[in-house]
Amino acid sequence: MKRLALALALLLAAPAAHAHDVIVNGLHFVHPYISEPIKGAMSGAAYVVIANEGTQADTLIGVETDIAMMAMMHKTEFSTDGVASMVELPPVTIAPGDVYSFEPGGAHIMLMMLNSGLKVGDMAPFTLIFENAGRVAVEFMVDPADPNAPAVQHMH
Ligand SMILES: [Cu+2]
Repeated sequence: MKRLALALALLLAAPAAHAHDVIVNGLHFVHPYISEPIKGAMSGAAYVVIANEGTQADTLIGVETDIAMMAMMHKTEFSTDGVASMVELPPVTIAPGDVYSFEPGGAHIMLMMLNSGLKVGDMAPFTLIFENAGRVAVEFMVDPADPNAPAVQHMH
């Protein structure tokens, strides 16, 4: 509940910036965004915080979007010697009152063979596929790249 309260506090702190939040079936999609891709990059990453404000658990099983050839759920992991690599994320179950965050340096939605020409402020339609809620349409906004965020590098 603590994390949910934090996510909501962040949301309330900047309502104008998060006008594209969506709530479907008790699932609250907070600040869905794509980090502005580096010029000429073939891949990029999308992030969103999902708060389950409903009464039943739900499981995110996949992501689709037309702005990339393929969208995959990934997680960045660090070995004991600090080397980062990416693994495919298994379906994510979010319990009622719980929050799951796709965020830089952790879980992310990997966009492979990304369309070129995405600009800051563009809105990109995504479909997030859940076991119970089904296909949920969420628009992701292209945000300026955060220079402090760890680089999203692709190993495969
Ligand atoms: Cu990745």
